[in-house]
Amino acid sequence: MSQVQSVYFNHDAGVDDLVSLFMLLQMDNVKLSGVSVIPADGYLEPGAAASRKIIDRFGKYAPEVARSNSRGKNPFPAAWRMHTFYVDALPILNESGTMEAPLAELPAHRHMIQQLLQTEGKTTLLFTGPLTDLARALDEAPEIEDKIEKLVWMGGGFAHGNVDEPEHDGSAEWNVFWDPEAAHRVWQSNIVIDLVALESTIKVPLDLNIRKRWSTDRRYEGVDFLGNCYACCPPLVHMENNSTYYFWDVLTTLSIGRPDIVQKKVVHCVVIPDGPSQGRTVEQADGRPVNFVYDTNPTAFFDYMIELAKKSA
Ligand code: AGV
Ligand code: CA
Repeated sequence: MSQVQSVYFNHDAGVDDLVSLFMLLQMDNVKLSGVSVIPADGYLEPGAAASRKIIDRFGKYAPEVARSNSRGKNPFPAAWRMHTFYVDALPILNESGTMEAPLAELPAHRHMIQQLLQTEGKTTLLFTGPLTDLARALDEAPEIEDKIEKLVWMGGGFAHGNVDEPEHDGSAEWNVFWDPEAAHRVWQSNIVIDLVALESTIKVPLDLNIRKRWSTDRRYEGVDFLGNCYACCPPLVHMENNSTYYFWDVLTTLSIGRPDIVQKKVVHCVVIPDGPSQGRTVEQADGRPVNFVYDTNPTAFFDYMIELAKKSA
């Protein structure tokens, strides 16, 4: 049995962010020391509410939920951000009509500083949205670096990006693009970074096979919840387009519970902070080292996802 690790989770209220929270609450080898929500690829109030309801419904303990007051440089499309309202409204999360999980007073970056300093030993940071709150926390309290085991981040990509916006060349991944300066700031730190980039997430698209598996096992409340959450995202059928959904954040999250489902190698890289390639991650000999997660085993990933969802019953 692996040891229990303290994890602080900062997410941006997309479907796969909220499903990631559900997954973390089922892992025996993870203890969440806090959760925070940043309104990047989602909205703040329904994001915090959905997080608290997921904790109430599926958690055996109740980490505090903090709200971020950070703002990005390049906003996400509203059509994607609307997903937060959908998950928050799912009947399974609203049966009790109450929210018990505590809401933190502090804004996300200060809440994270407080939890890092208060938690015994080192904490793993899991970020499945932009790095704005971490960049601000490092500026305000550089001493937290010693309390961070590592940062596991869904961000970046060396072969290609996923931004399709005017005035951009398409080379960046969205979590970097939302706030390129924040990623650039974190790159200047000495924190160990596991970078779950598009090279691995592209191996785990939302497709009709996984939908079928969820439907087959929908008698498990947690598996039915997965199917319902992803019902607002179009599946990959013939070819990728700008709306195609991957299990970006869930892969990142499950790599904490089961490191064997991904493959990593050290690469040296930089983040481009501005201009038409802003948010692009580029391999460069004198760049900082990151553990680049470049591959995954999709079968092991999907099996583990369903195994965790079944545990919640
Ligand atoms: O770039 C991937 C990040 C992940 O953290 N997000 C979605 C995941 O939560 C942005 C994103 C890229 N393409 C998207 C995204 C799409 N088609 N729909 C919604 N969000
Ligand atoms: Ca996200």
